[in-house]
Amino acid sequence: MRRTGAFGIVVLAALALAACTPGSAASPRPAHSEGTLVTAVVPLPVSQKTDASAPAFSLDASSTVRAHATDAESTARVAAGLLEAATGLKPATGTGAGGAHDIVLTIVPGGAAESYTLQTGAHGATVTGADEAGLFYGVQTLVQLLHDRDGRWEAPATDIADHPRFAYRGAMLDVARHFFPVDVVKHYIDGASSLKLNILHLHLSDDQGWRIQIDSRPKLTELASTTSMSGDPGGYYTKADYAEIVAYAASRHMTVVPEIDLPGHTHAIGLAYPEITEPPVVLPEIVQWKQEIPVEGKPYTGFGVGFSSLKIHDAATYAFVEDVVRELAAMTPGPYLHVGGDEPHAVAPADYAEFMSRVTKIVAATGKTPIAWHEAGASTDLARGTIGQYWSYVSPQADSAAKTLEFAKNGGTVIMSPADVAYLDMKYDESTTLGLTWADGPTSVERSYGWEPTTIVDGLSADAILGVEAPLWSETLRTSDDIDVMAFPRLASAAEVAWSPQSAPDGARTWAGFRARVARLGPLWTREGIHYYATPEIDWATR
Ligand code: TNX
Repeated sequence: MRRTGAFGIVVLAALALAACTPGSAASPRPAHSEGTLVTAVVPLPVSQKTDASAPAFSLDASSTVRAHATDAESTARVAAGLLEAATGLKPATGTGAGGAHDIVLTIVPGGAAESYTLQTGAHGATVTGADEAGLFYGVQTLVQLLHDRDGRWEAPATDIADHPRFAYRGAMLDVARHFFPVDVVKHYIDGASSLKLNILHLHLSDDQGWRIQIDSRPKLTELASTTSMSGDPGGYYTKADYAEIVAYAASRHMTVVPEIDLPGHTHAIGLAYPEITEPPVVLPEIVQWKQEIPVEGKPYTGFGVGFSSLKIHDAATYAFVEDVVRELAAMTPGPYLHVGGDEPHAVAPADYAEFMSRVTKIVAATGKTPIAWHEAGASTDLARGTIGQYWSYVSPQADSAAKTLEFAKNGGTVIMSPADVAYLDMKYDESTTLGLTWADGPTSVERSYGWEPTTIVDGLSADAILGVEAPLWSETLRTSDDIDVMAFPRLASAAEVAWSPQSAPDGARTWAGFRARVARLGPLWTREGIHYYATPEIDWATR
């Protein structure tokens, strides 16, 4: 059923004509009156008290970011850069007591991981983090609160105490269907981390291309990386590129989760090492939807899925997987390694279960925790603690819920990425040029906001939910602006579902509350060079 939908969208994608308008274009909507909205923060903080009658904090040419702990010094440097990108002012960094226009950063261990408090007012701005991540998030909140008040950068007098609901808050970027250079990935990290997301999942391989250097398997980069969707140019990350992405992500408190998609989605591997791949299976849907027919040994540049597989019973396959996993684990400081496992339509069920069992154990043997798409729950012998990533709908389709429960039974947790609300590659509406619609799309911003991760899979306890991730597949996306226009503002919806409490007073944690707050981010995103979609669903602020 899903496959049929996935091919269906291709036709719609090709036919849609009207353009997505990036937010940098003038908004046709009037600006919000200032009032309470100057306190707007996304994702919604746990608690926020604002005193509208008290003097505001103002950032000016004299402002200095002062680190009150050695640990805070690197955050102070990052903070100065964020404040400059948002306001054009160039705060200095230093230590010592803070003045009225300064920002003082302190780390006080003991609070919840990633938590912070922020006080702004006539005394200055004080950010206290339980750790460096918390400090960084407090600074991100301050950046959102600063607005241009008749030529001055002000934040209202406010007192915030905040911590995340879920530990895993992810954004996935598919760099396989289209390859995106390091700078584009860094730009996405900037946008995602400004919304307090802490995971960057890179989908590094698929039928259309392989994107990461593996020294023991040189033909991957020599041959399998050269292709892309629609015959567009390929590309790959050298180990140095990957290290640069990992380090940049870490400086923004994001952990990189690399994914090598196995045993399906592996046609490109066959261009390099045909001895470990099966010939493609021409599925009836590929023909029915007039998709490019995969041909063994030729690059695949179409939209079809599910036709490829590694050879499940060959020792050479596992030697390959061990090489890739070993090198990937060595270059990845984060605790997770994603092994895909989605859409295994060309693999017999028993073979698929056996493969996922073996591959998750290969990952676990490196000391990393494996993650797999929820289909892998078809195996009852996964490495203990394997994490599942749920991508069916908010109303689970077919046996997706049962497969997802298997991860919890096996001592693992689950990441929620329901395709009909969290897939950023779905069109916003019928007029959107980019994107797909197969996941019950189009997906409005309102739909992307209105879901609750703990009520989707019956019988999955809230404790078993590690977090939330919004995937961005790149079949139709070629540029950084394409990424931005699909992700913003819907990535903000996912961030709020992942970070904020399930409910809040005064309707703040509702679509109406979110809609009013996210409107304030438009001008900030424009200043930061984020080409968001100025959807008419939101009355965007103009400054
Ligand atoms: C399904 S859902 C996929 C991807 C496609 C995406 C397009 C899942 C785990 N796999 O292979 O890129 O749809 O929206």
